[in-house]
Amino acid sequence: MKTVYSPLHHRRTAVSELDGGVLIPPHENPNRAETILARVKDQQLGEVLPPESHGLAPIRRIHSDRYIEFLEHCWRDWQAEGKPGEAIPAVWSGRGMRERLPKDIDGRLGFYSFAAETSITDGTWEAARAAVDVALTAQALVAGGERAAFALCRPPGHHAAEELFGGYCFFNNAGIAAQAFLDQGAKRVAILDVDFHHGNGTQSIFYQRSDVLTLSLHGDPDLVFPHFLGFEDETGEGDGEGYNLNITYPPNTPFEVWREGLETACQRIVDYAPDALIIALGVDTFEEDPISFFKLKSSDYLTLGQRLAELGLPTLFTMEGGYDVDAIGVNVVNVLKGFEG
Ligand code: OKP
Ligand code: MG
Ligand code: ZN
Repeated sequence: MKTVYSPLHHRRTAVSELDGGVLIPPHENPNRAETILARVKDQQLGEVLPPESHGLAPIRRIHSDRYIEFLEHCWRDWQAEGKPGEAIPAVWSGRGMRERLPKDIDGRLGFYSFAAETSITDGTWEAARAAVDVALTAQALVAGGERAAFALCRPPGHHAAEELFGGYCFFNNAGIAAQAFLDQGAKRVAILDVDFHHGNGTQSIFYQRSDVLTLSLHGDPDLVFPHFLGFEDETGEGDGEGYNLNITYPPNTPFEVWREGLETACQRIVDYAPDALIIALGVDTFEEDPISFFKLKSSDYLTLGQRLAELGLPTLFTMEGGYDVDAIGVNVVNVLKGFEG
């Protein structure tokens, strides 16, 4: 299968992630994409293509104009205030307070975010836009008849909601691609999120809609990020009732247990009969992942890819998390190789 990749991901090179009360070098760093790309080439997965520019219109189908405008100018506005470090949100509208958009940059950072680990810096906007173009270019390959394509997105997207960044995500690459399928004539699209973390942004964006089925397998949010969404009783609302599936797991979940939820999700996808499938592909389910607690092994990713191929659907893979950089290339390409059989 073809891979779409942009070197513009390097523009996202934050130096700080708030973790445990200190600023650490971000887990979500450029080496991740470079290691995956090297493995794609080494294993001769297929051609590597640059993205085509799709402009802002497909992003506006998912994210609000004011949020897009905020991301574009956040770093400029932060610098104009003479702040010494990277732009990090540190204040939010707590219970009982107003949900109104303030003028001040600290206020706007809080308004448009749900977590503080993700700093905004010079180049974040360019990299996040390039990741969308990567997703949309791979989406076009699948819409054009390719069985599957791999969007090597960085930064990732599944935590980003209509007007929220956080969890290393700014634009919801998979959600924007799903909307593109629909806008090109698809009737139904399924997004299956196999990243260790709940895809809260993807869930929120489509929560009241039945034309996108969202499914996520993840660590129990009672115990891990994003903490405030992703529980199994969240099944959708209004027209979307019944079109969101969350499957949560406890610490140390091995593949044998994880795959039972995968089976449930696959059955739900078959019943839904989508025109296209998007896999939000995180490999932070790996046993050595530094910020996660599942116990998947490298060989399990081959099995995962095989199972996804059995669904027999046009499939777009969009890259999400995975922070054991030494293994990320092997694990990601194992999914894709497993898919190809
Ligand atoms: C992004 B993606 C670790 C805290 C984790 C952020 C996790 C973001 C994950 N000390 N906070 O879903 O892989
Ligand atoms: Mg997930
Ligand atoms: Zn994750």
